[in-house]
Amino acid sequence: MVGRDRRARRDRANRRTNARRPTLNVQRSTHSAPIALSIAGSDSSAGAGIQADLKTFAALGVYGLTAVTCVVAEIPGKVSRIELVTARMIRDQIEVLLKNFQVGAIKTGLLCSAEIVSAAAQAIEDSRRKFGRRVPLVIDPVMIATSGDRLLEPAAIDAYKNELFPVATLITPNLDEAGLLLGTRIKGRQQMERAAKTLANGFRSSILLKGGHLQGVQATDLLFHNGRLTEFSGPFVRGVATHGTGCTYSAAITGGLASGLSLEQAIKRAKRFVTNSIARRFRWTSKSGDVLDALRHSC
Ligand code: PXL
Repeated sequence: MVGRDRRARRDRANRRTNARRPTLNVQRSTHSAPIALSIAGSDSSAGAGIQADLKTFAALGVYGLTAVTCVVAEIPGKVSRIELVTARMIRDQIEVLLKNFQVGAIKTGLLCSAEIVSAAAQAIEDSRRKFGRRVPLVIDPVMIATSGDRLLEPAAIDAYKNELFPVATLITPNLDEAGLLLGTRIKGRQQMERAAKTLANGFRSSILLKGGHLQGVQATDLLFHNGRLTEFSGPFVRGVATHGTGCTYSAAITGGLASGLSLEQAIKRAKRFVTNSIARRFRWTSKSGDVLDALRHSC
């Protein structure tokens, strides 16, 4: 009887103390989120690059980490200057993040030079070896900006082929990038199918070939994965400058993989995300009177 009274008193005291105490343990679980890492460049106008990736991750409930590869001074449609981060600094950013965070998926965006492509590939491979875990890797092989400005030095294409593609889960070229990788021009649906298969077999990775540049009524992309072609279509949104669409698409896929979606589910949701982000775009007039569009990164 005495023991029971004492226990009841102790329980009441504990409840009072716990009510005053910040509930750290409870908060840790409700405040966690899937984590994705973007290895990419900074776009000063924030529609593409790591800025687009972070906005996309946030909209999808994913915590985004970044390893910055270069800084681009630009507005949509005009790149003024690109400055590269050192390969050592890029490796260090990736290493410290993969060592300490439970990263669920990684994407690469603008890598600029052969040296940076190698640095990213090495850091990812080193961490796979050290921690024995193969984190899914999405590669957006950014080569040319929507404005037509060249963003990747030509020598870097071989580094992609020899070092980064071999560790990829998914590569997401648009028609121009696939054309540069294959040394050909891709103009129609049949050529798209052939190109997706050739790239997938050549680089032993799944390929998402983005057909938006064909500009039909639908923007249609082809996934070649596990020996099968799957089509992903959304309405082609006309009259909007689409700076950052590729970054946003690959970031949304990466966010999906980090959240545990299958590749097909992640692409399906990402396609919807990009279509909505274009359709709901922001629009301003620049000081010189030009139209300035930016994606509204939202579900
Ligand atoms: O949209 C391609 C792209 C990717 N990454 C960065 C960019 C651009 C286009 O300008 O600046 C940093």
